[in-house]
Amino acid sequence: MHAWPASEVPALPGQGRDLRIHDTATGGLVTLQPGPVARIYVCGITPYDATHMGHAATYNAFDLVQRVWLDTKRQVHYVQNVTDIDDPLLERAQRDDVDWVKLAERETALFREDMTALRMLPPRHYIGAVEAIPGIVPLVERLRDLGAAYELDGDVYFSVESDPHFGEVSHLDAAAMRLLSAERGGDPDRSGKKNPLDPVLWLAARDGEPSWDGGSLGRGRPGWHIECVAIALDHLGMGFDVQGGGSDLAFPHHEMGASHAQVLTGEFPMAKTYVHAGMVALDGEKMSKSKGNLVFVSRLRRDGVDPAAVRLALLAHHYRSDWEWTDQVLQDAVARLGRWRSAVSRPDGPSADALVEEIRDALADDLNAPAALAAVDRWAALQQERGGEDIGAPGLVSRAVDALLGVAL
Ligand code: 5CA
Ligand code: ZN
Repeated sequence: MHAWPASEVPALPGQGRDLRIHDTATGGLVTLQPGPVARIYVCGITPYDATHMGHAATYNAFDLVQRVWLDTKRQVHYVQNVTDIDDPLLERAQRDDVDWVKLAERETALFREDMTALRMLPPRHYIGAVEAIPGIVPLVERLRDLGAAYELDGDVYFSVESDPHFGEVSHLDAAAMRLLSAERGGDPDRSGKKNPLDPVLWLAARDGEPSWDGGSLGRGRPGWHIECVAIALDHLGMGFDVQGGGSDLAFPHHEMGASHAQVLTGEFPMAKTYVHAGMVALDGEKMSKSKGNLVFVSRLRRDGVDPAAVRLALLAHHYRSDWEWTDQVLQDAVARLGRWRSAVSRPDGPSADALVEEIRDALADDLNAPAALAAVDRWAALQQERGGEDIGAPGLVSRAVDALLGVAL
């Protein structure tokens, strides 16, 4: 699949910082030390509905990770998937009486537009589940040959007990795992499984559902976790720097993916760091396509909201906190954008050298975007109150805000 166009990232004077970030697997802060090419996999959308503010907030967090790395003069090898075949997509297509392929294409196209408008850096490889099937089948066959997978009425399941490291991403107890598995696409109550938590690797063809050639597995379609493993291993290999997504992906998705990969390769871990963003809510409940309590990026754009204001609204919340989208959040962001634009529109201003360092320090400290915004606010207030003689300052602020926060002033 093609991704979306990249917005330019201006180079800044001085030296960027190494990123210290919260790792779910170790439960604490770690300083990432990628090589000259940092490798990151961010779980992509299931394209059955438009991009809402929750998705946008999660992609914003991982966009910041990359901007911090780029500021250290590293290259970034970024991979993202599109879950363009899975139960929720088929269910929505049936509900709305639309072709599932058309639905996925339409929503993926809209996602690309939203990401472009929000200045999110595009992945180098943007891969759909369907196009990954030829790579998924041999992995499932291999897991079966290793004795880590078993068949149940034609479906193939992964045995979580085959991975000695199972549980080391999310650190949940068995009861919590079982609950979340049922909530998030698993089938713990299906009888005949070795362990209720075992996730499906390959689902045998069902009447009326699309299916693909699965070699010795028979016709069918892939499970969700093996999709991301196949794509990540193919394009990044084991031991990549970060796997990212919202906190609802820690279990089962990232836990299962890690286990699949570790059993397949005999190496540990799949990702050096597991990073999770908090959940955005609306009216007190997690924004989710299945609940339908959504504010869409595309809807705001259609209503004439500046995407830079949407981005500032996301940045105003720490990526790890759960927060609530309200009209006030957007109004505050629109007001802030106005103040910043006015401050950089003058030919000169207070020196901004210290401000660039403050933004760097804030982001390097577990992506503290709210602190970065507060630093820019202080500079803008100074500009408003007293101005300054530094001819290069407004331009430097614009470049820093663009390069590090993805906001075009
Ligand atoms: N296709 C899979 C990942 S392989 C998937 O979870 N798709 S999704 O469309 O449901 O979600 C895409 C990303 O948005 C995931 O990282 C998910 O954790 C995140 N996300 C979904 N809802 C919210 C929310 N309310 N707040 C924050 N992030 C969210
Ligand atoms: Zn994924």
